[in-house]
Amino acid sequence: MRNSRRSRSLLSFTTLKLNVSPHPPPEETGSHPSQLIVYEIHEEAGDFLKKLQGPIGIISVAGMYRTGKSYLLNRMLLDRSNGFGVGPTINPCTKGMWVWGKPIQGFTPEGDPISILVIDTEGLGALDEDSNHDVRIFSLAILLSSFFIYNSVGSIDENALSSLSLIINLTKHIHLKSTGLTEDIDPEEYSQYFPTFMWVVRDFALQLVDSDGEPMTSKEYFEKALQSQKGFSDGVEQKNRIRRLLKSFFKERDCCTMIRPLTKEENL
Ligand SMILES: Nc1nc2c(ncn2[C@@H]2O[C@H](COP(=O)(O)OP(=O)(O)OP(=O)(O)O)[C@@H](O)[C@H]2O)c(=O)[nH]1
Ligand SMILES: [Mg+2]
Repeated sequence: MRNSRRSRSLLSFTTLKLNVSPHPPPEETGSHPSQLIVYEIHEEAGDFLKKLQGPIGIISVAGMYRTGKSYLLNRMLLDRSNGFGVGPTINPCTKGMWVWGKPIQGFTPEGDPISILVIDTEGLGALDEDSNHDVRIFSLAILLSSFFIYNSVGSIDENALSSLSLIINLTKHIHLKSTGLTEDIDPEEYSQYFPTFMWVVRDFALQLVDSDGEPMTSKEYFEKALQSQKGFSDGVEQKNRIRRLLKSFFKERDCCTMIRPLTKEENL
């Protein structure tokens, strides 16, 4: 585990692991013991969290593996080059969820100071994990966050949206206490518990203009991509379902496009 070794040497600036390795379920629990996965906070991270005072906000990032998520947090939020573990190979780097060991200072919309925790998550779609694991990481990150960054590379096309298909299974992993069962819940009900959603598109090299050549904002670009597709086939219905759920779950949403930070491969 690259990250746990790094954390030893980084002391108070360490990344602390919110240990999300599934525990074997206790024998006596529930009627579906095989489905019970317990996630546990690493002791070191627990101690850090207990010491926090005052209101906190949480920013987390999630998205497909090997797409520069950890790099983004280091450069944009922590303002340093060696924070969360960044890996140059094809192999997944971040495992589980990690919280930066020092809150950054932020402000509420009312201008009150607030401590902001920065959480990095394991990339989705890695070959060594199954989709259930992915959707759990994704769900946990959403539930923990007040501001959720979804990171992807290239553009917001059908592929990028379909990589969000795990959002369809999100509600299966989130039970609203007031109502118990999830099946009959209107997705709108979830939105009150869900964070602001920011789609960050990396290596974006296109011009943001509409079909008349007029400039558009990245938010307008995102909203355009969320418009329903015409047609009645199962494929179209699946595509539109992702769009509908995104719009219902995340009332506050925005998009930010970023160019490739460096042109020389070896400097990345
Ligand atoms: N092309 C490109 N590469 C980037 C960008 N940002 C970071 N990288 C490089 O992409 C590689 C992976 O970066 P990471 O930050 O480890 O990616 P990650 O998404 O956290 O990866 P996992 O933790 O394995 O999911 C590193 O070599 C980075 O230097 C970017 O904006 N564009
Ligand atoms: Mg990472």
